[in-house]
Amino acid sequence: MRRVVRILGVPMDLGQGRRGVDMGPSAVRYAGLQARLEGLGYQVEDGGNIIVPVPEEVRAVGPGGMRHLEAVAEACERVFQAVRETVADGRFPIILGGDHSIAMGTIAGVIAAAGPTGVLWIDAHGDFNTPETSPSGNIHGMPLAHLVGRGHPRLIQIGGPEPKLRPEQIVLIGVRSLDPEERRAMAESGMLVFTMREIDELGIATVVRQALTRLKAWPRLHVSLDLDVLDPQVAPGVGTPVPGGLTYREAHLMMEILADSGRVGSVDVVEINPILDERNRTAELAVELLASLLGQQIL
Ligand code: HAR
Ligand code: MN
Ligand code: MN
Ligand code: MN
Repeated sequence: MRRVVRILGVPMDLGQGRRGVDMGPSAVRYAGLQARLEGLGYQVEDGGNIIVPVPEEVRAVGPGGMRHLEAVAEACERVFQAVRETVADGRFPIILGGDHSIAMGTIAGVIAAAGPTGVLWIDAHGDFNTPETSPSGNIHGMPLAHLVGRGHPRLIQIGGPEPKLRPEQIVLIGVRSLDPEERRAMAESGMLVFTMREIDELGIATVVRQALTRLKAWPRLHVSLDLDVLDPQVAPGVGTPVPGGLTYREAHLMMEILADSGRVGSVDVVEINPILDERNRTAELAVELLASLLGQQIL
């Protein structure tokens, strides 16, 4: 499906402990996202950045030790509105983070405008902590839990009171770092999880095809791409790198197969930290992966 793309930046680093991922939207724009997509034949609009406060101006710790709870919730509500409007306008949203807490807004916005949507959560981490199980209080380790209705009501209720997702409509790919209680909750959740072990054993093509089959009841899919799913050797500029991740080609092949499905209607690109990057190569990789997701082919 040929579509108009709208880029939205969310310079959010309130959901984690380290500065830098707020610069992700600038880094990806600087890496040439718009020109790259125009080269593929898309019309591309840039909707600018959502307003997010800097950590220095907001209260650090909220209830239960959650870092910047109210500010994260308010920013996610603005993300929700902008994404809902983008989808309602018939645009394909590309949301540039920022830390992964923004997905509570993006996914709520997509669903509010487009209805039920399957989610591919592509990440080294599970992001399935609740305030009770989180070892850090960092909300970027909690968005998926809140999207299924587990955790703090302030975050569960972003974009409306009811849970946004059921476990059966979520597939995780690339997981290799879980906290002990997060792991237990994930195993019991009913979500389909492809860890790095399954990718090693089955190959990424089989994994992605099984994911698409699992989500066959949802003709529309949202991809939430955390760049830390890649191996730190290819994507060094991320907030929380974990060894043993996807290779350059595995990540591309995943995007190419998803593009072939014709079902992807929106995407988040999160956790790029330009301060930790090497000459913007992680942002450049993000642009290349987005091009593959939007249909670029080798031949
Ligand atoms: N599991 C850890 C925590 O909850 C760290 C996870 C968050 N890191 C991310 N998210 N980049 O994918 O604090
Ligand atoms: Mn509009
Ligand atoms: Mn994540
Ligand atoms: Mn991650």
